Amino acid sequence: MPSPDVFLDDTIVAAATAPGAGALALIRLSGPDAFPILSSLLPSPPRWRHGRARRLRVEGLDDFLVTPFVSPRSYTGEDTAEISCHGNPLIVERFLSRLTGAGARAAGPGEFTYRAVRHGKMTVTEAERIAHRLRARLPWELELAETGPDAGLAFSRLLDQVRLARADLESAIEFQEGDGPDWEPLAMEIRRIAAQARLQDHWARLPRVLLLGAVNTGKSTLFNRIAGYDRAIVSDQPGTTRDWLEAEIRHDGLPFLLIDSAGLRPGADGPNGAAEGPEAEGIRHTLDLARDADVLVAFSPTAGTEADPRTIGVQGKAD
Ligand SMILES: Nc1nc2c(ncn2[C@@H]2O[C@H](COP(=O)(O)OP(=O)(O)OP(=O)(O)O)[C@@H](O)[C@H]2O)c(=O)[nH]1
Ligand SMILES: [Mg+2]
Repeated sequence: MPSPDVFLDDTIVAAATAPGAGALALIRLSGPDAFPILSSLLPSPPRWRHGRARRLRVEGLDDFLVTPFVSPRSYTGEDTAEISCHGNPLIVERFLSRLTGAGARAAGPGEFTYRAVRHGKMTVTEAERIAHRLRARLPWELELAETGPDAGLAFSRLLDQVRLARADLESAIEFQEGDGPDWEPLAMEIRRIAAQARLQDHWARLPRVLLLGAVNTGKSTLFNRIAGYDRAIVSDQPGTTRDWLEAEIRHDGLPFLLIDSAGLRPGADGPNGAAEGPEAEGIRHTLDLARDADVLVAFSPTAGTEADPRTIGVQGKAD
């Protein structure tokens, strides 16, 4: 079997900070050629010493601060440099292309952590927890990152079962004896892990709060008021909103997704006055969104929502 380690032989580079302007940006370079690549940008190659930061001046670009981490005392276990500069995406992009021009490869998503696992710097469970910590948007998600299910343990159990099944299969083929492996426990374990992953994905998404109701009841007006700016078109023409709109709102430190939807019209699903074209499409989206939402802010009267436990009824145009 070809070794997957082909991806561990080269030197990878990527910005560690989010794209966009900021006071500072951080770039990470990791692999056997990390220091030779940096040296090639300097007039005379320095001696890279663990933790001894150095200034790297690149004409016409910026002053960079390079902190070397010598293998194995780094995040990935390889020779690594953490390079900070001013947080201008243009500087970051141009410096990244200097590094790739000098022999580094643009890292894929999660590749630094993949290397850390492969070099024994962390377990799969720890890597998984880092991913949770990076994605967490709610306080309890941060807690889950500390105490959540042990993915490493689940995978090593699965691997044990695969090995057993393989041994059974081999002996069934080779000695023509036994019925071969019992696949059911293995299939059950895979289903259990998949279900757990789906559940985690579900909880990791932002709660969805849908403004739902008849046309011209003031949904978009409320949406704009909560969003804090005129995101949605408001007019006295029924059916103004056709596409749904969303805004990420933070209230008391808790984020949620507020969604404005195309208004419903009495009779839109009946033979007389049935919705057609874009209106019908908009209503179809609204009904899909309603199925998926965590909270329905229903502008009364909105048939079918009264008994739904997700509903908060509101009266539009109450003045
Ligand atoms: N008097 C009064 N008028 C309102 C209120 N809220 C909205 N309106 C007006 O009602 C009309 C419709 O408001 P929208 O916010 O566009 O209503 P909508 O529910 O999004 O309508 P559709 O997109 O057609 O479904 C506009 O002329 C608003 O200015 C309110 O609380 N009081
Ligand atoms: Mg609207």
